[in-house]
Amino acid sequence: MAKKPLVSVIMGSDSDMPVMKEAVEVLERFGIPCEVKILSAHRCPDKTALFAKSARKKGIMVVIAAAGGAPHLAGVVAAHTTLPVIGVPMSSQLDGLDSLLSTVQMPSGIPVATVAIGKAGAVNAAVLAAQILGVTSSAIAKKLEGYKKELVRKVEEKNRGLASGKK
Ligand code: RP5
Repeated sequence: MAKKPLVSVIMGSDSDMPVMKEAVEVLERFGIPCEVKILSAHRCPDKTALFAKSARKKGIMVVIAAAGGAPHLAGVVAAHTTLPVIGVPMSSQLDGLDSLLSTVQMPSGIPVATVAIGKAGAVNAAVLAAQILGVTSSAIAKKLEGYKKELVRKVEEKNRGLASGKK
């Protein structure tokens, strides 16, 4: 039987999926079960509010919300839940600057932990979700340690490549 999801990865449109699959892949790598949904603060506001209000009861511990343009998805979800919400600004007609500002500039009392625009943000949202879960899960914390070691190894590999004149 599939494990119950601990993280919800939600996004404003299927056009966000090519970027947000990066987040799903990182969560899978950490063995964190997740669900993926398209929800929109603008196009289906009632469904989005219902999702946010019921997420905790369903066992969700972190919500990753991605949207672009004039995104209110992460903020609206944060308004309806006490779960941590991580916002990922998607690139847009304005290179994602509009998405970034709309996601990050929340009023006091309703935080959205906003990460970088696009792919780096998608990856970091998943790593941050793992770090939040890793506070109480030693298994996830251990995987995070391995991940950090891998980042170090990759830099070393790049340096070896430079030294051998490959690049
Ligand atoms: C936002 O508008 C979505 O999150 C997406 O980033 C953007 C464009 O959506 P589509 O017009 O491709 O559905 O709501």
